[in-house]
Amino acid sequence: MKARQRHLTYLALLALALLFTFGVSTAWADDSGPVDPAVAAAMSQSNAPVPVIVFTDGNTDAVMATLPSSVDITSLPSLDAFAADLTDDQITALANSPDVNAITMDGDVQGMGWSDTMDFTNLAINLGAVTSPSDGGPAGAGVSVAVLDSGVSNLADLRNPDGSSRVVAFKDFVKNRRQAYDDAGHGTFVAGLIAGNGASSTPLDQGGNATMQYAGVAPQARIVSLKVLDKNGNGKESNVIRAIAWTIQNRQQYNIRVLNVSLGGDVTGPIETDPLAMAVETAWKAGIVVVTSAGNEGDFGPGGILSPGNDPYVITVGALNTQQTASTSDDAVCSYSSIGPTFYDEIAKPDVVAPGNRNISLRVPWSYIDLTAPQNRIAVNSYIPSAPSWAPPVYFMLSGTSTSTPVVCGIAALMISADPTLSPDDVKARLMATAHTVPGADAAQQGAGEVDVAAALASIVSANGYALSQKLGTGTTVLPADTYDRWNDYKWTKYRWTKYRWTKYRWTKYRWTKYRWTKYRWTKYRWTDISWTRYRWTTLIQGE
Ligand SMILES: [Ca+2]
Repeated sequence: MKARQRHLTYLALLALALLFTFGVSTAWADDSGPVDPAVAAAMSQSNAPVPVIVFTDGNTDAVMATLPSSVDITSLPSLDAFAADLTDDQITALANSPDVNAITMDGDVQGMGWSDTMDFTNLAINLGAVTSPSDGGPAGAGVSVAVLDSGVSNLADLRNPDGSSRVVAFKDFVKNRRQAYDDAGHGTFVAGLIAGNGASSTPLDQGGNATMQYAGVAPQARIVSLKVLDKNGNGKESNVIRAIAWTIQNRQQYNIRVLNVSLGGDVTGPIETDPLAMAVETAWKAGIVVVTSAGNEGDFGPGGILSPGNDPYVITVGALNTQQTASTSDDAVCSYSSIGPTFYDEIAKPDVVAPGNRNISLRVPWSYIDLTAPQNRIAVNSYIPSAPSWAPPVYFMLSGTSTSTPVVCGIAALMISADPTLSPDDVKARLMATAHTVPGADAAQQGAGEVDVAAALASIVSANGYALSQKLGTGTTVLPADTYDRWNDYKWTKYRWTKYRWTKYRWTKYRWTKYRWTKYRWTKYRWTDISWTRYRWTTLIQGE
């Protein structure tokens, strides 16, 4: 009964969120009538016409007909509303109409276009210079991105305008459930950065009333969700490897061209001994762009790249701080972003950096991270000024390289939707060739630099064979020999697992990639479901 009640509560809130998304404004008006206080203030300050949005009960045409024909009216049919500059008398008359639900200010968002309402993450990667999807620009249509994570919640921003879900497949390696879910809330956040369409924060020029739109990079891409992490962000490596095998096997059915791996573990030996590296290489050779997190071990210094980010084939992404400004001139590599080269193989990593500090994406109500970090919920009235303070938050904020990785996955989806013939190596070569150097950071921190989606889409670079990240040495050529001992001490003092407490974690700097060391220790593997030596990767790739 309890579970059922909670479920119903959730549905009720979800329904509320959906109604809100589509701009139903009946409940917004308070006891002072339909005129928003900001409108009343503007009316009292001068006699000039006030730019307002008038929300109706559905009889929009009838309400508009009461205004003089000289008034320039912009109809907003999706909202049962219209926008106009109205005199005090006209506003007062409308406020007394039984058909008018609310009159709100229209000043701040009028005329805002595609890039004007873009959040700092999308501005930093130069998405504003790309033709908008509504004008025929690339949006990742037809491309599926597989997300190895904690699952996905089927939220409004992951649906098509007709209501159908863009989560085209869900496979649960943790609990074997059939219905898509995300009890942690992390996988949905990742999916939103890749393919969220910002439906819950639609700006005025698209028929909504938000001042800022929180959309993913590839808003028409599809998501294939592979749940390998549990509610607390832990997962068995055997399940991660099974999920990668599933991705390879099903890549043609769903057109999976990109794989997001926002998790990582300890590097305990050379690449050849790392089963996760073997798995991601196999996916890469099968034609899937694998994008993975560098890790959040920047404070350790060189050598802090995690597995499978240590693999030379894949694209390893570090985190960039946009400083929450539109300009990229102040962008800096995050202090916590793992620094290369890799242990044992001394591969030059990360390959690129992308925004990974205070990124905003989808919130899963009552998920683990939502309940643990309620302060990271984004208030709806921070981007829809006319929304009430109690509107259920749709978006959430997280930081770390697990949030910069999906940004690059979104770019890869755009590149492939624009040119389906691109190989994973072409995508990697173009991303790296067009990245901008971040001032104040060396190559071991930023790789080729900050990604630029417009430049990557325009690039004609093609890879000659595998675009392997450069091998710099043989284990101690670059890294001092004592780095390895230092790492063992570092990870022990930092991750004393039995004493680990979530409550002490600083959620504003949430670092998802940290929590998996014990599961990735090669020496500690217990293969309950799969035997590495018996697994035949070559059978998963046609022609190899
Ligand atoms: Ca900036």
